Amino acid sequence: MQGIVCANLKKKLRIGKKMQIEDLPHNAKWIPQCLNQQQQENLIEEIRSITAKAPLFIPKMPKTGKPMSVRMTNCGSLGWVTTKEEGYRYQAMHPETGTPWPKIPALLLDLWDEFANYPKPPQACLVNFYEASAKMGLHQDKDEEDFSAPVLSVSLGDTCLFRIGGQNRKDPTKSFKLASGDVMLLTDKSRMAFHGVDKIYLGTSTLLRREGRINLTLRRVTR
Ligand SMILES: O=C(O)CCC(=O)C(=O)O
Repeated sequence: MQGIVCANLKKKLRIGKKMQIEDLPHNAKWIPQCLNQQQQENLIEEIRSITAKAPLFIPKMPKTGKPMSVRMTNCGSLGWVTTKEEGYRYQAMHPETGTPWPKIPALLLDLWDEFANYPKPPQACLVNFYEASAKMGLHQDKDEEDFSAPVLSVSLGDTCLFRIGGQNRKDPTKSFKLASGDVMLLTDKSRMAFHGVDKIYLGTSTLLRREGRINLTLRRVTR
């Protein structure tokens, strides 16, 4: 574990405390309680206005068309979508409304500037909404052109059980709880680590109007 003070971020985001970065296998980083209550509430307001313009949709697995248990939308110049016919991909338009995705909130761009250590901004912010029984199976993020950019994600709402392994599906995994305000960074060897969400602990947060968890995942898509 490494204790650090993120000076730039502290200034921009008005963080008044010392942040801890927890080192995980393969150089993944976990920053518990990176965002304070006010920042989380502001972000939720922004997500509400994003979902008003770009409604949550039910993603479907390639080939089988089986619905995933999360509901999702995006913001940014590109959004991640999946359908039975065309599979996993990024596109500039919402699959149901046909309109461009809303902008990525400034707070998320500030987080990227602080932690990503990458010269270009993120293009996609996937918004996943997990209800009671929603999960996400172990997978790698590999629909992007450039794996040298990290994946940065923010947890909001109810706590989840997050699992991360190595670059092969059968590598050993480590499970831990991600709470509201936590930030995860998949970088270096962990960029291609298998990861997933096994469980949502309902009633562990009052941030959202109803039970559930939101995860915001920032990615650079093109080189
Ligand atoms: O919800 C999370 O914490 C992880 C989300 C994720 O792995 C993904 O969207 O690819």
